[in-house]
Amino acid sequence: MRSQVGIIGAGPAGLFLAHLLHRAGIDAVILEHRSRAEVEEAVRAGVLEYWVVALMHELGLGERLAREGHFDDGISLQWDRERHHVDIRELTEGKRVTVYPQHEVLKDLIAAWIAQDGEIIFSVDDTKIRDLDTQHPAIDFRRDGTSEMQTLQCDYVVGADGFHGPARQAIPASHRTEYHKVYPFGWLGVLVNAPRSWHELIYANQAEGFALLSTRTPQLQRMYLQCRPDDDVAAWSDARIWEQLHSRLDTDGWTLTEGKIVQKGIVPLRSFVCEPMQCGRLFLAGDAAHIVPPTGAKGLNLAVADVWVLAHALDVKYRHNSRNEVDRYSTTCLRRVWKAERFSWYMTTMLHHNHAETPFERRIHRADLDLVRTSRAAAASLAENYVGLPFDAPAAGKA
Ligand code: RFL
Ligand code: PHB
Repeated sequence: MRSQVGIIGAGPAGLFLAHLLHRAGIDAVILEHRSRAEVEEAVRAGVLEYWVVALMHELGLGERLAREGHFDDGISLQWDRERHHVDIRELTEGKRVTVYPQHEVLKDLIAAWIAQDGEIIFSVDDTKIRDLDTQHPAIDFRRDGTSEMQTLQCDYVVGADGFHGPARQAIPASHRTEYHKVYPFGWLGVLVNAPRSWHELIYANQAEGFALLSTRTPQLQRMYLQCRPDDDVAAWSDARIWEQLHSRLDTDGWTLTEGKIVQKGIVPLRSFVCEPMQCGRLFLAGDAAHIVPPTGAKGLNLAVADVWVLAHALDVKYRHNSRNEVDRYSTTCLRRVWKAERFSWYMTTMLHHNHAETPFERRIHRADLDLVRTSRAAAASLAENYVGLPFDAPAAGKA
């Protein structure tokens, strides 16, 4: 098999890249370890930045999103049992927060890719990247249920294979630097059959810990509770979950609407960046290169930002035979990545209860929250980061 670009992973990074390359007339093949059903059912992110929504429309993929997405004017921040509306739309000249679940985005992207005869192979195993330092890199893989290895020959390999995928390890350890931060808490996420309790997302910081109220559909709500990173879902009975959700989210005169809990899961919170995001003819994109704690709702959006830069760079390479943009890929992406890392760290430390922090640090976070309530500049900064920072043109002459 041969294609100009070989993509490992059919998450947001891999699928958006395939569509962007197709639009530029560049062919790509996607290799995905999971089955189509597994990819389309995994419950993950919820919030899309304004430009990701615009991009889906540009790619002709926005029809269901326009019908089924939730377009909120802002978010609520809550502490000391008081709720404060951050009017993102007003603070960002009309940009809005869109809640449209990641797996619905993936369903739309996969259906459109297959409808246009795009090549995607699900359930592959034993993916191995080789010959990265040559003009002809290749990906070896095995199709589901077969013992025979196959090879995808390509000009460029893209590791869009998530945090646990093999692509990052294909960059020799001596060529990369990894930055890690592990937080002393995780999130227990639940899906609840219930109507929406509040018209926008609520991020709450209470003495018992953080809680987030989000949504999926008019009848299905997504809620998160701060828990221990090594917590066991079995320790969270439905009764305990409701008791904690009420205690962290209810205010005087307002109570959360309960319903049947239909799914529970725990994720640890971490920040991670791998520098550089490229080596020879391999490019890392999305979670393969960086992780943010979900408090800033940035992970999916950052994955799409990477491949937007990469698709443009490859377009310039194929169209004008200029390597400038391709060579700058990592530098260009990392500027946005570190700003998203900063914002996600800020939201996480401000909104969680951290036993390891001193009373001084807790008061600083409280001041940070109060600043958003009382200073338009602070609220505008939060709003701009949340809804999506503008794209930054690479500084001329800098590699
Ligand atoms: P993904 O989605 O992990 O996709 C990688 C794909 O690669 C496949 N793969 C392989 N394929 C072939 N061969 C191999 N050897 C392979 N190894 C792995 C995997 O099966 C998978 O299909 O990475 P990508 O594309 O970089 O996308 C990243 C996003 O999924 C992630 O950042 C977000 O989900 C993070 N996130 C959020 N991001 C937001 O922008 N807004 C949010 O509101 C938001 N909320 C969240 C989140 C992540 C969460 N969890 C579960 C960590 C909420 C949560 C709870
Ligand atoms: C979600 O709906 O899953 C969600 C929303 C906002 C976040 C994280 C997750 O910050």
